[in-house]
Amino acid sequence: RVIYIATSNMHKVEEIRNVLQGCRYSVEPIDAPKLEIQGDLQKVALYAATVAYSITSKPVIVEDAGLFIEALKGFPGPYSAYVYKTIGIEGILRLMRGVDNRRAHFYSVIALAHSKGVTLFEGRCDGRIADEPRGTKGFGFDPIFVPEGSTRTFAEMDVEEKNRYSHRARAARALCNWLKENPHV
Ligand code: ITT
Ligand code: NA
Repeated sequence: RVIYIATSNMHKVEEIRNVLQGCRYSVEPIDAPKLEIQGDLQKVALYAATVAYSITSKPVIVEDAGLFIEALKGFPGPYSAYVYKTIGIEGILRLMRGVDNRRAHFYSVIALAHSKGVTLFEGRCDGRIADEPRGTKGFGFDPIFVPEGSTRTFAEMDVEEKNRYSHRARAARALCNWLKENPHV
């Protein structure tokens, strides 16, 4: 079986594909981009999935994710993609200079649009902001995020290892379980 995904981010495809192969679904990117509105992760994913389904008429997912830094009151949160493109990793490390509380979490919302509506799956990964970037794998803020239970950043991990911790893999595993129980959507 196939699940379509609307995204501009091939790393997301790879990470979600790696989880869904465990429940024997393949993940295929579609040409239609993820159409973005402003709002919290749930609202963004729900809207984008609804638009994507109007194009595919087949089960399609959209994922919206963000990094929430405790000492920055949850910044960049829903603005993560924009903040990454503008101030980037260096900008975040500058804001965190001299800050002792390095606690942060990633959050992922996967919206699955199907014939009976839209279903949301969520995942969270707690961790810390590193003092300096490490690693070259992955994308976005991976070089400065160390998940709880590891000393390595996400950018020092291959996909399998990142998926043992990540927000996205947790949301994707919830999607997997749902698909097993709802195979005919
Ligand atoms: P889409 O086309 O799917 O929207 P995107 O990369 O723009 O791809 P988001 O809109 O969900 O994705 O933006 C989330 C941003 O948060 C992303 O650009 C990264 O900077 C950051 N982010 C989210 N998940 C991450 C992860 O697993 N590792 C590192 N950074 C992550
Ligand atoms: Na985006």
